[in-house]
Amino acid sequence: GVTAPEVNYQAGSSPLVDEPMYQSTNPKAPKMTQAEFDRARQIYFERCAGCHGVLRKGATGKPLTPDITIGKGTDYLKVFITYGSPAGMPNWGTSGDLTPAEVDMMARYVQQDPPIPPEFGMAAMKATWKVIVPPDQRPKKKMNNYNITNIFSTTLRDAGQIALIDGDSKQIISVIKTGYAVHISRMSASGRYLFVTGRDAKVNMIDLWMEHPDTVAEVRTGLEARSVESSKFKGYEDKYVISGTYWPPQFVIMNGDTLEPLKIVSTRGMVVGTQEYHPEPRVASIVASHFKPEFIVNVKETGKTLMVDYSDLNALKTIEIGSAPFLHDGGLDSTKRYFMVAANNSNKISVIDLKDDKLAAIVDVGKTPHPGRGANFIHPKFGPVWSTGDLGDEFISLIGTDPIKHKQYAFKVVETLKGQGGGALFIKSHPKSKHLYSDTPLNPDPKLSQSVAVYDIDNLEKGYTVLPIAEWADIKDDGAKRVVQPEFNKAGDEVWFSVWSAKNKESAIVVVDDKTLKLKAVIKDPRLITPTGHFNVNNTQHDVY
Ligand code: DHE
Repeated sequence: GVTAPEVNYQAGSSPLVDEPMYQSTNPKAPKMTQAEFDRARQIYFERCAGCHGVLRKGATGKPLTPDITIGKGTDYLKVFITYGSPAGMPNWGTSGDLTPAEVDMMARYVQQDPPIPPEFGMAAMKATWKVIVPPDQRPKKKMNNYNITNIFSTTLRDAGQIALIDGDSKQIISVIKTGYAVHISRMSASGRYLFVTGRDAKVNMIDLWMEHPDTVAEVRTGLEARSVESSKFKGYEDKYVISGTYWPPQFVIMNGDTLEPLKIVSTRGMVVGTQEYHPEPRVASIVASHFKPEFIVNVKETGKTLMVDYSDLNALKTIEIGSAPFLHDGGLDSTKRYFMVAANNSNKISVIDLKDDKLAAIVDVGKTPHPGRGANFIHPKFGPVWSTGDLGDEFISLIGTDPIKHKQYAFKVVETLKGQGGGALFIKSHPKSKHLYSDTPLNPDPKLSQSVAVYDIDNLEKGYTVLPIAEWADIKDDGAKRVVQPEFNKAGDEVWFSVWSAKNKESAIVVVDDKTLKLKAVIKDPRLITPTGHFNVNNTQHDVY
């Protein structure tokens, strides 16, 4: 059968695959040779850890600790791994991904005690920390002729690089080496520094004022990560940077000039609701508040949002708001007062009030919501709304976000749009645009994964127009060609999409004219290897989406 988009999304390889790990053997578990154990551990971190967790305590996937697995036994586990389950476990055997011998090995492996990756504290971070250009040797003003507010930082996922692309000329300014399998880019409040995190938790700080923008500082904050953000409250612009890690489960606040790690906080603790201990609550999205000197840190497995007050790092105050598991991605509403975060396993959006530091609402949406940062626009009937698509179904939920002038609609799903299909990851609009764009890169049907749906905001009842983005890219190579992540330019009159092919195949960036919905430009270059996310400097700096 076809594996659900949710599972494909999470079954990616973890950088922990290469880490040495402490291993104990469980005398009650079936025998394995050291070579089998090492190979099985590698397969586990390549395919299984994303859903079942590093310590196999379970997340989207079931817990797989020896107290459970030994009771099931090797034969039962082999059937499960071979055929999968309707609950979302892929059919690793019948799909041909694992050989019968590998299935047998994995069934024995998950009955052993989980090997534990090392911790990563201050000494480890300091050992990786490099200031390449110290603050006093950096330019005092912008030294290049680029319109840096309209630069795009494009993730070149499998190359471990980002491309800086001039949004005006569509030329690649430079390709900069970053961490392994880069995940996101974020901007400092001033618009000068770009921060990029790799999955291997390497953070690069890039100075856009240099004649040739490049890395001025770097550090590793852990062994696996997905998020980075910079302080944005008045008086604290460019002062701190925060990195959130999957392993170890923690976040670190760093000096905004040099990336010197200053304060590390563990996120291990109790799960909301059950109040049972979780040893591995991964840090997902982080956003900087515009209302207070706070970072909003979303912890996946515990279902908690931490509002971390950075005004005094020695007397760190944190407000903990429990909502629902597993908190993943999200974005601000148009006033920046509310943070809307997907509790993806609960099919909910939690609304966090950044002014009053409280939970404003929990909103039921479709199956496995995945907003990216979501999209804000003015609905002709319901006023300001924020929207999300779903990985698990074809719907888009519009949620009212104005408790003052549109109180009756606030934090309710006011309208549900039908999209192209499941497997949606990102949705986008812009204050200057009359359109809402939704991608479906993880839909199993190539027609849908290679195109996007566009809605006319003033005529939502008309349904969507399909833009055949991958076709427009005119890529001769065969293969996936997933169309991913709409992102506007600064002016809000162009939308950029990645056409994400395999590492050894041609990829492209397609630019669409937002007014006419016609093709405006195709950017192709041998250096554009596996482009996925792209981040416009102005829109990222000011949280415009
Ligand atoms: Fe992402 C954002 C985690 C797979 C592209 N991704 C995020 C965020 C998290 C996250 C926690 C929010 C960061 C923030 O806002 O601070 N992503 C994960 C995973 O754990 C997961 C499921 C599997 C994995 O092993 O990484 C995963 N993500 C993917 C992909 O397969 C994508 C499509 C391609 C890629 O580059 O790996 C992908 N994720 C993105 C992008 C963003 C993102 C482009 C930023 C969206 C934005 O608009 O800010």
